[in-house]
Amino acid sequence: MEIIREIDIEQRSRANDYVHEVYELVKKRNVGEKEFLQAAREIFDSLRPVFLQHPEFMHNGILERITEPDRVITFRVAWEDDTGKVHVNRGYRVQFNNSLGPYKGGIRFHPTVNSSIMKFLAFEQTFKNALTGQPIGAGKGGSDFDPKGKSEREIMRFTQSFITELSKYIGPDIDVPAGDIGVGKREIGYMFGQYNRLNGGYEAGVFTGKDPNHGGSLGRKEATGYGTVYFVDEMLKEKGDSFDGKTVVVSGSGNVATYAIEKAVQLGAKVLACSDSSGYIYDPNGIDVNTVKLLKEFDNKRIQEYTKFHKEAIFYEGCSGIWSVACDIALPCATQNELEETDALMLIKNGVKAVGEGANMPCTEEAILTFQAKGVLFAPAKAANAGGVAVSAMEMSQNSMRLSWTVEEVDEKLKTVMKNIYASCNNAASRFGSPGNLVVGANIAGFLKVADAMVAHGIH
Ligand code: NDP
Ligand code: 2IT
Repeated sequence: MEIIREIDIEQRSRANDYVHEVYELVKKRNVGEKEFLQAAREIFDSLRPVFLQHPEFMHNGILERITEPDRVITFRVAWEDDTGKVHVNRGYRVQFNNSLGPYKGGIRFHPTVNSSIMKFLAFEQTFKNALTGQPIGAGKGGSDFDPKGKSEREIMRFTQSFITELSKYIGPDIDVPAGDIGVGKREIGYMFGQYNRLNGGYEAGVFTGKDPNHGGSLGRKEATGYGTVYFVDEMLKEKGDSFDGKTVVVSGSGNVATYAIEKAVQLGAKVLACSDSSGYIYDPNGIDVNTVKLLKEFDNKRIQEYTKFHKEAIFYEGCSGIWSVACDIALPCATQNELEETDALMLIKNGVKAVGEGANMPCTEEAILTFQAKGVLFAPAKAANAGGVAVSAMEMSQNSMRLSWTVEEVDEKLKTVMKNIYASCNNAASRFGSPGNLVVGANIAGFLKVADAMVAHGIH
């Protein structure tokens, strides 16, 4: 008994030392990359018990390898505005890990894009894509280009210039980009057109998130938001609860937020508030998703204009105030680190029961710990928002087979994927000593899948 305990203590400290040493290395190698280090820290914290049960991962240097991207491509994007003036932006593609399939992940156009944000997103994508159970690796790309205030032709010229360079590095079996903040089916259409022009063919599977009339999958547009709600619903079901009759607050009013609102309402909830970067709308009668679509999906309006159509709705300036709206369920669906500890404390004070991350890393580390300490059900992004990339992988399948599934078929498959992700996160959390902790469960379940493949494929 004594000997076993000594071995146990020795192994535990070896696993802890390993995690600590690799984190120090990652910190040294990625100085100043705040978001990337934040994402890495969370994974490292979760993985300690894994190395106890799997010393072979230490032997194979998996943690050192999984935190270093396969490659980071940066490039100049020069483009001409409508007056003939030349502008230069920076383009990125981080090809993080292709152990499970072609690199896969979105493209973001937003002025805040930098190397740290690209790397954190591609790193998170590694675990997320593994959780879907589909054959996809992980990447992310984008540019610090700001689409706000640009004409449609300027956006087209910028996007064509972006893809002219990126096309050298992507392909249906190499790297398959999709949308993210500031990139929807219109931009994907321009990217697809330019890629095909450069390559002299029609390679349907090189992008996902295409218009369903031109090679896209039905249900892709809805997938991330719907998937987030399906995941939170699984989490609620475990406690004998549901969305029915609940109040919900959703931040953002873009692609993910819109379809999270739509599904939450379909499941019987009342969504009280949503936002954009200028402020938030509170509607005591419940947010009308068709108005949000009209303003945001079909037009490029500010969310403030919602009040023109709904007289009882109130607009508040500043988007972070949205977390002061009392609700049962909070779904942050805008951007990283948009929900901080003070917001978490406010939500808890107002009785929040569950939080589901539709955006990538929207809650700070402190906010997550605060929710967990107070017993709030917490669905982490890499599990909860995996529905988008899951339907992207379905789009790749449909493109390969040259056929289209119905929206009902896609939605059924999406539900199954989200149920399976919930089960594997829940199981991993229990198996590795943190029952109910879906952050730990998602990190471990995703990691195990990628790490196994990395061991099997040899050291590189
Ligand atoms: P959209 O561009 O469609 O919408 C983004 C929304 O968030 C807008 O309402 C935007 O407001 C707001 N927003 C963006 N940046 C900021 C900021 N810095 N501060 C405050 N508000 C901001 O993007 P998506 O809906 O596609 O993406 C939202 C989140 O979901 C991102 O974190 C993305 O990575 C993640 N995600 C997206 C997936 C997808 O399939 N699209 C899949 C999985 C995750 P405004 O219009 O004023 O800028
Ligand atoms: O963050 C994400 O998962 C996405 N932006 C979707 C990626 C994809 O390839 O569909």
